[in-house]
Amino acid sequence: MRVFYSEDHRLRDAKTELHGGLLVKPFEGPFRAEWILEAVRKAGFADVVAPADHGLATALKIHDARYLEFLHTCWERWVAQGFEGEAIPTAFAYRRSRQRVPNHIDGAVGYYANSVETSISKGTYEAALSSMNVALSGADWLNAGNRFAFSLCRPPGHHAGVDLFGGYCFINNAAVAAERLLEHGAAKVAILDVDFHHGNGTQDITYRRDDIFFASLHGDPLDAFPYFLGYADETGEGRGEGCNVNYPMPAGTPWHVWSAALADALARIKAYGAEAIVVSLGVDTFEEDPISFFKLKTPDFRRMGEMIAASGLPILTCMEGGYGVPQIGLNVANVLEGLQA
Ligand code: SP5
Ligand code: ZN
Repeated sequence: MRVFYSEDHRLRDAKTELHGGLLVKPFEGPFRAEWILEAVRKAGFADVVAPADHGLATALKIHDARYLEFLHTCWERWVAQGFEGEAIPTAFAYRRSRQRVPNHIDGAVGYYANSVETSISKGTYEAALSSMNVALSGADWLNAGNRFAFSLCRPPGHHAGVDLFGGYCFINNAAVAAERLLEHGAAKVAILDVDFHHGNGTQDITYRRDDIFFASLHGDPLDAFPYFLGYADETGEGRGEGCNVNYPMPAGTPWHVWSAALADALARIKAYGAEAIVVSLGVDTFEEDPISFFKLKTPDFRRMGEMIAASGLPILTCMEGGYGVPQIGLNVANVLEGLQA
């Protein structure tokens, strides 16, 4: 398994996250990728490669062009306004309001935000682009005929929608990578999202499409972020009807329950006829994760990898969430070992 990793992830190093009414040190920081890389290397995955620059052509098939331009210029516009903290919006495009992009940067940030714990900070766009390139390089490794790649993406991507950022995400790495597999000739691919949080951005992007099947296992949105999407009755729309499946689960969910949902998701992906799987891998399902409420244990992550590999399909694993404790590294390494077992 080749590992793709860019040191440019460090350019995303926000000072503030809005949490419980306070601006705290973000849960999503550079130390995460460092813990994961160290554990993955220690587990014997020595083939670690920097990504190629892929430009924006594939990203523009997933994201709105004005949104990408907003991400590109947000920080300089925010600073030019004289604001001293990181970019966090104060007003939003809400129910029955107009859906227009304001000229003022404070309004533009509100327009493009789906949640506001995530501040936009200096270097965020550059890091998000490097993370996308890590995912695209993994997709090209599969396109070259290899069965497995691990894209150590940071910042994560699955909460980023067509024209929305939030949940620590800016560019939807997994969706851009899936698009790359389709560009190379795959007719149908699946995105399997095992992060604790619903992949609302990925669902936003794929909901009306029949060439990407989306399955997500996550904390019930009635009780967990992102709250407003991820319910079981969201099955896709138009051409995409039947190509979306959500598995919301309650607090305390252990492996034996979680893995039954995974088995069902894999059966659905097989019935759909996917030619490859992009795994949105969050290890925030771990029992010690500070912001989540599932009860997976370290050995369970190896079983997770084994179950996914039993699909027989080529698998690109893109890093999403997983917080707080250094064991996130071992949990990721266990998934990769399970995949190759
Ligand atoms: C990629 C990813 O995992 N993003 C997650 C973003 C979650 N942001 C909001 C976190 C709010 C957590 N509140 C739970 C408090 C539990 N004590
Ligand atoms: Zn998550």
